[in-house]
Amino acid sequence: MPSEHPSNDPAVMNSCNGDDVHHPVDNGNKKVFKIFVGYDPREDLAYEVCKHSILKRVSIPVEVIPIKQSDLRSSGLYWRERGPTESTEFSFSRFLTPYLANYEGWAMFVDCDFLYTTDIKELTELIDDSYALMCVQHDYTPKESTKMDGAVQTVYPRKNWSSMVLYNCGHPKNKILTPELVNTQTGAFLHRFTWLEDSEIGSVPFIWNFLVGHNKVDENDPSTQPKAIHYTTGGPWFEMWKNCEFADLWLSEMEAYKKETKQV
Ligand SMILES: [Mn+2]
Repeated sequence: MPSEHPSNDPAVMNSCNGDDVHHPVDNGNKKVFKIFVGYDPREDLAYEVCKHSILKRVSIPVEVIPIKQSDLRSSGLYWRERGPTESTEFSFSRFLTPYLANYEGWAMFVDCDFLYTTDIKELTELIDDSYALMCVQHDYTPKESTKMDGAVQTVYPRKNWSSMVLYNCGHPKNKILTPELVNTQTGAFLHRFTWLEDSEIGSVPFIWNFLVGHNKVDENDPSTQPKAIHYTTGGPWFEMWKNCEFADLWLSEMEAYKKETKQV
């Protein structure tokens, strides 16, 4: 086990096979960039393929750590009851990222339904210490505008912003994100980053959280090519999405992952 993997979480260690090749020996920077990935038992393969896509391309030392609700519950960091609006097990636990990084340095949170096509070093080069966090600031309103019986249409301000976040874990404003707060605050408060001023939220290009079915590639504009594909409505690991846009890229990454872990 390489020393870059200080985690003693057995779940992490078990899934670290072969990671050592991803830590170049000539890299003088010993600081490890922590990447917390939202984990859901129903999407284990998505997690593994996401992790594989990061590690295969990365040229800086990173540690990929799954955020598993069962582990958090047994260590007393997560106790809230699951609400009807939580589509994954990491809907709320994602906001423990600064806490889990000991409120030190920068760390990333990302959903498991992402596929990286690019060295994540490029993303870390966008980091600006003047912000408390940085993310893709998607601006879209729900397509469905049907109002039933005059009911007020639900809008989702900052929808999908929290699915990939670079956290400035040492920023004083993020100290508020304690287990107590994460276990008691509303989804709206957390997902809209209500604890921050707008000016404390930095922006990164949308290609780092490219929403399948929403964002579009312009073949004449290389800056629209996705660097991180987000299968936000469901990816090829689900039967009904096996032919979705960019399914081929995910499936070949899965083949590579299975070959390397000798599952084929
Ligand atoms: Mn997602």
